[in-house]
Amino acid sequence: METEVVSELMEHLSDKKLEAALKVNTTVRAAMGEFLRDRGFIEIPPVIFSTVTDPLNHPVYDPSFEYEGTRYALTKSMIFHKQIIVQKFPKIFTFSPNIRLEMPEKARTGRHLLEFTQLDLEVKGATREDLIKLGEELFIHTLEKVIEKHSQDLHDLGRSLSVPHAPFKRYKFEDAVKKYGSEFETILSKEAREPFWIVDIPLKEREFYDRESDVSSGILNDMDLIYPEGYCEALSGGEREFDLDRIMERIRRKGQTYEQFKWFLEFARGGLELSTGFGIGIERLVRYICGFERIEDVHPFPKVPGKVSV
Ligand code: ASN
Repeated sequence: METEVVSELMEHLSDKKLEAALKVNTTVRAAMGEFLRDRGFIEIPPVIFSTVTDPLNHPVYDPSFEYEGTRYALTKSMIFHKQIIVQKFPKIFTFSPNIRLEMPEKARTGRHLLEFTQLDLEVKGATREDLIKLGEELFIHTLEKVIEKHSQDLHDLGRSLSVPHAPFKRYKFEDAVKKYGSEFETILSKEAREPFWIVDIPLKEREFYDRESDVSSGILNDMDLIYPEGYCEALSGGEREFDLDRIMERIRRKGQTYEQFKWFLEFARGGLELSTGFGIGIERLVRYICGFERIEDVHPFPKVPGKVSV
């Protein structure tokens, strides 16, 4: 078993596809960092474990450990840390490693890894509209840099890519469900030639921390960016709930406990202001750019759901 896993890894590490993906990955990170630094963002170091992490809106195994009498979880996303630090530093980003121990059947999607990195950013006082614009500019800038630097690598991979045009098309979540059914994201992604947004996501589809619209009850001021050509979700984000009573009400309606989020609630009690942010998965972006079927091809040490990994 060990020998098999190791020889598979050795073969993977010598794969030309991986080499191209790692070169693209290097440019993607540099381009994104440069774009954000030029706009006054500061980079914060990632949080690997914490007393509080993202509850997510789908089931995963929950790794945690005790240290000196306190229980810590491995980071599923830095959502709460972003919301806390952005109160002091109004434009922040981080390349955040996340651990999400997904169920083995997620391996089928070709876009889930148990360990991945997202570029996670947050802006104080900004609205969803501001962040949609920022997301489009960031995406376009990154693709321009990759195409400029890696036209030969993309050609060798047989990948033809073009820079999309802003503003990207938008679909409201509920309109898309009515027209295409529950698999709307996959259907629309396969049909599309350019990335597009899904906006106005219903409350039950998302975690408690995103802000409910003041005009449409039960609808969140959220957005997802979806890749074309069937690559599905690229980015996910939204305006954050900052009102303590509304936060507590949302936790209660999710059937979650205040105990679980007591550290975050302590900060919220001190007063939070509106912020908006998003996270974009780096491995998924590199997979899309390279045109790979499977996400494990972009990572030197991929952790595929349900598989033994080195
Ligand atoms: N990073 C996402 C956001 O900013 C949250 C997540 O990864 N679950 O909304």
